[in-house]
Amino acid sequence: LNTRRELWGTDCYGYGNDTDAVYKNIPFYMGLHKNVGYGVFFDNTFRTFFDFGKERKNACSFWAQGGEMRYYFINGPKLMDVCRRYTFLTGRPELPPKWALGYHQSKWSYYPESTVRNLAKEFRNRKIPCDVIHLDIDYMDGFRCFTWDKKRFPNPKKMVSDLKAQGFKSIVIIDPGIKIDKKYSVYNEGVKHGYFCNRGDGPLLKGSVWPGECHFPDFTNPKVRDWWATLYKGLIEDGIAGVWNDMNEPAIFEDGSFPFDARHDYDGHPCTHRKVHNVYGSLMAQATCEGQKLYLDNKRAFTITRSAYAGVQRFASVWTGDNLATWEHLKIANIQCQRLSASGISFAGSDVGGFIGSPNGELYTRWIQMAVFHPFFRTHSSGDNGDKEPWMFDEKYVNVVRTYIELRYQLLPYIYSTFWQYATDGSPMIRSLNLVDQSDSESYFREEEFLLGNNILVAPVSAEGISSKKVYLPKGKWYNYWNDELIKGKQEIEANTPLDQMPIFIKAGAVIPFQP
Ligand code: MIG
Repeated sequence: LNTRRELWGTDCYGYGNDTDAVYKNIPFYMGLHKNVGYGVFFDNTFRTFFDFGKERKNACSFWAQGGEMRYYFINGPKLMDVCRRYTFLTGRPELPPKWALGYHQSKWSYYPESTVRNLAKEFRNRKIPCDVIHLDIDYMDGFRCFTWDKKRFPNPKKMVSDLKAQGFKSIVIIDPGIKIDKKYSVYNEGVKHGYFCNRGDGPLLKGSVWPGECHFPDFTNPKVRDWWATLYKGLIEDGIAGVWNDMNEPAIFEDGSFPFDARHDYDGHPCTHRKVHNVYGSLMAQATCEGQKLYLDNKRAFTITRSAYAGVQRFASVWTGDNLATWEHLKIANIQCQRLSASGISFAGSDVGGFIGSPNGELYTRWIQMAVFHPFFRTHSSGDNGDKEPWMFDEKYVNVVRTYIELRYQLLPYIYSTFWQYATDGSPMIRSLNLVDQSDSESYFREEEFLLGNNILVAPVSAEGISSKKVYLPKGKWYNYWNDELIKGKQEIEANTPLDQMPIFIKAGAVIPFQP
């Protein structure tokens, strides 16, 4: 209440609780009126505002800087049904490859090849489960998308296949900016066929990002999406199993983003950047997803994107961008993943431990514990303050981290089934308590507890050095995972939180499949 929110995709490095706008643009909200749950989806890609009691007390309003006043009112009356119908409208995901639900390790950046090989070896030597290694921008030749730096990675195909033999999938990052370089084939093709965005006054739009001066594909043009898809051929032939799309707000260093009057095709309905900005990232992710499918030989694609518009769940998972290694940000990540999940995007996660700065062992351990229950589970860091692999902390932390990553794998059948349910009927995987029992007014004010699927409730530990924490259990009966105590719901209890215990509760009567 008393807030106004703006949707205008922004590269909000080091954002905080009050940052507005952020990376993603999902013009959807839910409400309760006399216990009847409803949702409003504002189907408009222009810069959009939602005002909840800020402009006028007791009034909610929303508007955009262009386009039609086209919105969908979804009558629950159950909030869970609002979520499901919202995805009926905007789309549901395909099942991801199972490995994508495992643990991912990332850093900006792991290079050269020997560093990547050592990383893989360390995971296996230390018996910490891990399925995926992410390569950030430094694998590329001068940040040219779809190339490899041959000094750092002389034989990528061999490296990727050796990693595969050890049970690792490799993911690479791809940004939208294409380096202006007459010796670079992607640049030449793009210019020749008119695939890049133009400025309002005619010439090709230029902007500086990592490679220096770049042009930017117009992903609103179906021909450009088809072309972009084919660019993944080489990487997939090198054995790459998934793609990470970054900087697609779109972000430009000096000006923030494209000028408002930049030109776009918009599927044959030419328009300016005002109409495209918020959907640019989703369309890039769509082309990226389709590209993998062209060459993956019927294997499932995996894409992760930073910017997104409503419906992105059909093509990609998301992460919450450049957060901080603080306790505050552990809480923010918790809330973000709940809200994304209610907004059609269950396949979400945060940079575990925080992207900017260095967590201490306790913060990292607590963050891992929470992220075990987030569908996308990846440690990532800016690398500015040293490394952030699970073994960078004292042994007592490493042991707890290992146990929790193991728990993630034990729970995979449950998590995968929960994903199947999401893919099938749009049920959010992560559920705030108000989705579980909207008639319980206590649930409106609880932000930390959440359910993963139907039967597991967790309460992430979000403060340092605490030995217990208050947890609210919704209606029904719950088993304390740690001591099998049966507890009646609709009450607040005190749960113990020694370092190796995050409060976990299992709904009475549930069957939870475990695997080794
Ligand atoms: O300007 O690729 O959010 O995850 O490591 C920074 C480098 C660009 C921002 C992403 C982050 C990634 C970083 N990128």
